[in-house]
Amino acid sequence: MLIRKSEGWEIPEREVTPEAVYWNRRQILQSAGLLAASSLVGQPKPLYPAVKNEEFTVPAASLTPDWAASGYNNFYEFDPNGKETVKDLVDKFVISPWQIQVSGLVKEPQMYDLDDLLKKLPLQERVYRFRCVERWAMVVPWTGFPLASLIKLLEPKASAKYLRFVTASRPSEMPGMKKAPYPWPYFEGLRMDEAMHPLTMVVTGMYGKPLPKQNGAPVRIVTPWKYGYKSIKSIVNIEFRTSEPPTFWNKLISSEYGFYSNVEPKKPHPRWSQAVEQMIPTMERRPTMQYNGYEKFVAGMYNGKEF
Ligand SMILES: Nc1nc2c(c(=O)[nH]1)N[C@H]1C(S)=C(S)[C@@H](COP(=O)(O)O)O[C@H]1N2
Ligand SMILES: [Mo]
Repeated sequence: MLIRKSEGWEIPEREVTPEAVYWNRRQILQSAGLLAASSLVGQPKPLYPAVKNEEFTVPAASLTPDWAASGYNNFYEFDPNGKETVKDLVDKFVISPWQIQVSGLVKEPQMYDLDDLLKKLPLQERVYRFRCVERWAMVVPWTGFPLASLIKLLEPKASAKYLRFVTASRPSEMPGMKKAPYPWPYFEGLRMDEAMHPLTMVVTGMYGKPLPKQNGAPVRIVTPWKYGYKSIKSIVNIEFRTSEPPTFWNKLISSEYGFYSNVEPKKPHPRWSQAVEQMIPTMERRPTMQYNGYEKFVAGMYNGKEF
């Protein structure tokens, strides 16, 4: 079996668990991987749980519990005023079938069925840290694939320099949309090199299961070195374009939420410090990490001013 050398993507949280526990778990996972490969030949492969990417794992004890990550959410389309309430407001939201409009500067702009795309893009599981601009943070095993794989499949034109993403807009299914006069639908964007960065994931699941609706089912983005609001949920449109796209939070309060929104402990939010984060559900305080711990991998994309 090929044992991949760690590239350093792993969250250095082996410190919080005794080394022996950590290495035992790795051995168990590796032998489980061997079993999975040798059996089930010729069976249709279920999507979940997906293969664990060994470059992005942590000891189970340092993961945020599933109930906390799926019970404490920011999803303003359902509730602009609450986090624990979101999960109870998603029942009416229809997530299957799901189509994504690909538009702008690509070989063939067209509507794609998510299920068809998933047949071409194998899923994997990766554990990432996640940091909301409001300071709460978590460690989550996401299932999905690199956005770069989708971008390559779509064949953007050389003139495409940015991507714009748009969330579904269905006020009859999303009760929060009527509660606040926000510039719906939610929209976000990435520069092409950020979108192509191997850390940027298209996510369809977490904790080895399909994504709960409150976490952005059936498909969202996760950019772990940026504040959480860049990780747009329930995407229905991806546009390839030449100019920097406007973003929802920047449009609402441009002095507080820039386009890049990279995690930077030394740059306070105008209304609070960003030096410390609090892990849900315990609210244990930890120092915020530069680029949320992904500095080594992403700092080279920036000149130090993009925050
Ligand atoms: N469409 C949409 N996407 C969104 C949001 C939102 O309100 N609407 N909230 C963002 C914010 S502020 C955060 S912190 C994360 C929260 O993701 P989670 O609920 O899965 O933890 O989703 C982001 N994506
Ligand atoms: Mo957030």
